Amino acid sequence: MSYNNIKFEKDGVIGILTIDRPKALNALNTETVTELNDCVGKIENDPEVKVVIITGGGSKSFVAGADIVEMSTKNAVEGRFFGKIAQDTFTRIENLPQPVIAAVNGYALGGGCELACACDFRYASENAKFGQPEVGLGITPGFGGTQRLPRVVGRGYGKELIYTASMIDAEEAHRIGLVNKVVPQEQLMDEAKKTAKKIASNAKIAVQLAKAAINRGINCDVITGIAYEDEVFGLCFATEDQKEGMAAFVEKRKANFTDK
Ligand code: DAK
Repeated sequence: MSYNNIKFEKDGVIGILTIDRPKALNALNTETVTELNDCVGKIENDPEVKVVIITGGGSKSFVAGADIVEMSTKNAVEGRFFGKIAQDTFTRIENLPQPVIAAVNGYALGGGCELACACDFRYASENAKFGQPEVGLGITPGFGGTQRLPRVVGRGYGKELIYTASMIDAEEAHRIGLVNKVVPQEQLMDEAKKTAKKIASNAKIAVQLAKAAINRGINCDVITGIAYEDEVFGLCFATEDQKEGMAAFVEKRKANFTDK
């Protein structure tokens, strides 16, 4: 499938996925979401990609939400298709085996904030703005915002953001834990790549199992989560990287992981 609204490139083991529709501030229309879904499916099955960064094209916006112009003329069947494919895509991103960093380079509104929340964590440029404007449009957040945002920032801030439909800046987003780091715009991708490279230097299977355990545990009771942690911890001992990681420590040298 060729893409008109997104770009995917590799920088070594880092996959960089750009939502690239700057004329509409990277708003998500059906075509963009369909392309995103296709691309995420390919990343899922690409063993070369160890970490993914998602960002927006241009310097003004990460994603300014679902495409309101397109949505305004949808009938019920089209609306349902759009909602379903976007929901499936965001859940697919959340459950990618690889860690995913959102590099938020401007507006992250509605579906944009929801996309950022489907990533493992978020870095923001100083001009970033976050918000869930949906109730001001007569709808509720529909791409996971009522579920993921409160899990990221806690119920109080999540509810305040959704009920008021207000926009917050990058500093406020940092204060409430929505983003891990705020940097000048020109440094955003470098910072995200630096962290991605650090993650990629660790044992790939262990990183992916840790992600799976965290994601699973967040959505179930702690006893079930701990039981899952036991399973993945045990599984690590069947990997060559566990042998290498521990041997390297004992021999006081740097580990040479082979992703096996
Ligand atoms: N959709 C379509 N076009 C958009 C857009 C959007 N969300 N946001 C911006 N654009 C377009 C503008 O129409 C404009 O196009 P032209 O007029 O140049 O053709 C261009 O991008 C530049 O935007 P502005 O001229 O407005 O730029 P400003 O700097 O003045 O303002 C802004 C930037 C981000 C504050 C403003 O554009 C804005 O308020 N945009 C809308 C933000 C918003 O409300 N986003 C949330 C959308 S609601 C569903 C589940 C979930 C959803 C939907 C369905 N189902 C389960 C079915 C999700 C809904 C949402 O995300």
